[in-house]
Amino acid sequence: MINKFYFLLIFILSFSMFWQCDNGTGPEKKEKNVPGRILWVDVPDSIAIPPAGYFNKALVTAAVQDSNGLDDVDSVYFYSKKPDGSLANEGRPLVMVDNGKPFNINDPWQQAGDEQAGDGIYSLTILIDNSAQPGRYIFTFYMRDKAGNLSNSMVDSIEVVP
Ligand SMILES: [Ca+2]
Ligand SMILES: [Ca+2]
Repeated sequence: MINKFYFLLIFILSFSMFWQCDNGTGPEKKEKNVPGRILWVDVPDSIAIPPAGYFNKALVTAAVQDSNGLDDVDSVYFYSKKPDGSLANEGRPLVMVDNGKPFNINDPWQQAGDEQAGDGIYSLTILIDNSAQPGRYIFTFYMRDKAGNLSNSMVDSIEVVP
């Protein structure tokens, strides 16, 4: 009984030493960087397909937080899955901005309708033209920080109505 107990104790001690080694002796000792979080997202419930030659637009926003400060936010983006299951924007993320610039159709990725710069609320105005596929689009949001940590994801959707 006692032998078994010692064996277990040694096992636990050596395991915890190994664990500490593995985590505590990295090449650099930086301030601990933790992943950020998406706090909420706001996507309109629906958007109508406009007549040919017109655009309809909808503002999409996401609020993020990072314990290392908003300066640590590298990018906030979402993927858009179309009703047929394929990804919009050729599978690339739709990158949001927190630059406070009003919407400008000639520069929609940078002048994207963000209300206030630097408040941790990221924005993108999505545009729908007459060629849009009707149905439900699923948006999955992420935030990446400057240490490369990926946040939780958050999902919302919009109905594109004919
Ligand atoms: Ca961080
Ligand atoms: Ca903002």
